[in-house]
Amino acid sequence: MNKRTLVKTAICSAVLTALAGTSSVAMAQEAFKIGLILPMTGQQASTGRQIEAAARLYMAQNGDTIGGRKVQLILKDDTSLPDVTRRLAQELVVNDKVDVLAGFGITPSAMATAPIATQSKTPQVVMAAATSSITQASPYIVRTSFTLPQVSVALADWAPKNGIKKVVTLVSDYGPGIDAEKYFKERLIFNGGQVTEALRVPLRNPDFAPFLQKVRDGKPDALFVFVPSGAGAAVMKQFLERGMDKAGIKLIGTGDVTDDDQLNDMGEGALGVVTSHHYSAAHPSPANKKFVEAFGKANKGLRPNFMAVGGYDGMRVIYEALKKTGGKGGGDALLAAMKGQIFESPRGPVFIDAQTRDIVQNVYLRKVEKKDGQLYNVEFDVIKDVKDPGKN
Ligand code: VNL
Repeated sequence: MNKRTLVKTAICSAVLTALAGTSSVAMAQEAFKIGLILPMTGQQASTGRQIEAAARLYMAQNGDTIGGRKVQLILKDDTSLPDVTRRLAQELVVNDKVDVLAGFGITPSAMATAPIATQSKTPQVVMAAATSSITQASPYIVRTSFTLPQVSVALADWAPKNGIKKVVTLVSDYGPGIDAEKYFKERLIFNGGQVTEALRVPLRNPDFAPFLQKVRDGKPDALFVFVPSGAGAAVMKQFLERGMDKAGIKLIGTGDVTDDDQLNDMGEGALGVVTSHHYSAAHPSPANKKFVEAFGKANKGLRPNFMAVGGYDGMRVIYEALKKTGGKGGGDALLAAMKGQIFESPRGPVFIDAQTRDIVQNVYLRKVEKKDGQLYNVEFDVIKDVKDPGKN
């Protein structure tokens, strides 16, 4: 070896050592990435805003380093168009190499992502979408929101005991609406009631007026409504404008209609509306009081709704899973650590069923009342530990 080669070799190996050094340091510090896909603009923007705020609150309260791993949130706006969700999920998995996919404001977005979760073995934490069948679309899906069958049945048990026998149903014409219609109706009939008409409105830009006119003419005891979060105020306004309440028709529905994000602006006409759901900002537990207060403080007084709680608990499920793997992660290990988690949510005690990967939780009957000058869904009854009746 001449001197020149020797020098070259020395330089080369020094460079190689340095490179190896940096890459192993980089590996150890590689962030744990959560790809959060939400509708931040468009018709479902309030859902995106609520979940993002809740996810950031969870991180602010619990730190951003778990098991020595820095946690990084990568937020993407899918504008609630499922083709966009699919493309974003693909990019997050392939380019950003995310460890977990999360969010999913509406059912079609969750469904569009399911094959990507399965193929890449990436856990997909569904924080909002609520059609029963979603968790069956991929073994990598875990849900922290709720299902429409889960919350609809309780109301169909309550109604006939409270003078409501003849009901017209009005739902958004897609997965969760069809679930709500079916499970409410089956249970109501079982309880001796009847659904005299089942109306479906389009998800995009719905006009409730012609449907409500039809309901008024039919004079049922009550109108049962499911519309997605963010659309409830429009239903309430048109219901009151048409004097349906004065015509003796009661408005009932799942809690999506008296959504805490909008309820306080719905006006006194909303007083007395009975709904069934898994979360109310007025849930009287110390854990919820703390949550509502911290959420409001961090977001200019914004009241958290059920979407926020789905996002907050979803982050909890991800954090605890990462902890359990000692910061290592890995799709299958994370998934295993997500299954079976039991904890106290702001909504009450919850449990991620290891078999179905769906959330088991209390369902509450609530009535809109005024408390401290504000409108709230005040809980007056509870059905404990309800599993999704859509699966057996
Ligand atoms: C869904 C279900 C979306 C319930 C919602 O709000 C909701 C869904 C955006 O599965 O698409 O309140």
